[in-house]
Amino acid sequence: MSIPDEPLKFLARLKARLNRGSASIARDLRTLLRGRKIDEAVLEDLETRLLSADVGVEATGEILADLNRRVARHELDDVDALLNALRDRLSELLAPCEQPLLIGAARPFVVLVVGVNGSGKTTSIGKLAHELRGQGLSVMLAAGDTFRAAAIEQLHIWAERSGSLFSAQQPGADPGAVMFDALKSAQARGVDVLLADTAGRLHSQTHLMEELKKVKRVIARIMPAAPHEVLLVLDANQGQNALAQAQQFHAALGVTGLVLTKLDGTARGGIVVAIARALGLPIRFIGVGEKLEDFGLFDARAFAGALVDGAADERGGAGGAAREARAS
Ligand SMILES: Nc1nc2c(ncn2[C@@H]2O[C@H](COP(=O)(O)OP(=O)(O)OP(=O)(O)O)[C@@H](O)[C@H]2O)c(=O)[nH]1
Ligand SMILES: [Mg+2]
Repeated sequence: MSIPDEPLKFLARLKARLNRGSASIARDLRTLLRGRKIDEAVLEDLETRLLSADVGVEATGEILADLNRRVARHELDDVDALLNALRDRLSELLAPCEQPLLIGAARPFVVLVVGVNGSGKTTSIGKLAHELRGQGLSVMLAAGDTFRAAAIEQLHIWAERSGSLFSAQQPGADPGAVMFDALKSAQARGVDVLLADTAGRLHSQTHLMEELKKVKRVIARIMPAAPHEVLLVLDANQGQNALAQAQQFHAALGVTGLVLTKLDGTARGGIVVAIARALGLPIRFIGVGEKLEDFGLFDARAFAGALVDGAADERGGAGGAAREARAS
């Protein structure tokens, strides 16, 4: 991701994988609109398409209101003009969320990683550790998920692979105590970034959300400005439920950044627009697969383009996904 030609490759993977679960908005629209002029009926079809892509009622309503005005003024007379306007509107909605994670001056810079079970927290920590190590920063991973022995081992493997320090206790240990020790140790060793893993939990499990708040308090007691980032990892496949998770984790913990994973699966990428519209939180990274290189920065314009066009070329021909499958 930091290597100069990496963003382009990452963008190609995003395009190839984003709409795997369904055809791209553009391909659907071109098929639907062949030979039709842009009128109210066409806009109604577009509305249905956006809703089924998980863009959500509010964002879809805003987009349609804008497009309707422009159609009435005869600014959008053909499919290409309509698709261009759609891409622009989506890009504007996403733009406020394009805010990369900047490692500030605090040492260690503490990142607390939270989310529901299986959303991709530990994997994202591993990928992020790798990226930060590549920037020459020293990193420590803290095994705050003491729920399962396997979770500690999984993080340990990522620490070794990325050349990060590792701080853990026995399975069943108190996550607050793990964080206390890890942070003290990171301070003593002058570590640049401390990435803290936590056990997955449902936003509705009150006692587990209280446990996370306590972990956050323990960190702040040692270092008042920490955690410097509360990173919520969301599985995009969860659709509108991911939005509900984000709202509740944010209310409980004050989330400062998001990671959206599994955009390569059957996820309908429109959920990213719904989340952006509802929360406006920085989207720090997106995940489009399980490998290290499948993790990258969020680029609003590129994402809007990938969402509308997918891997299809401008004429809706053979997609890049097929090309990529043949190439690998
Ligand atoms: N396809 C795909 N798989 C992913 C992505 N990110 C993570 N995964 C996979 O999702 C599964 C769960 O990832 P973990 O990182 O273990 O998730 P977690 O949130 O730590 O899970 P718990 O600790 O059990 O709550 C693993 O098989 C990962 O390889 C992604 O962007 N795309
Ligand atoms: Mg985990």
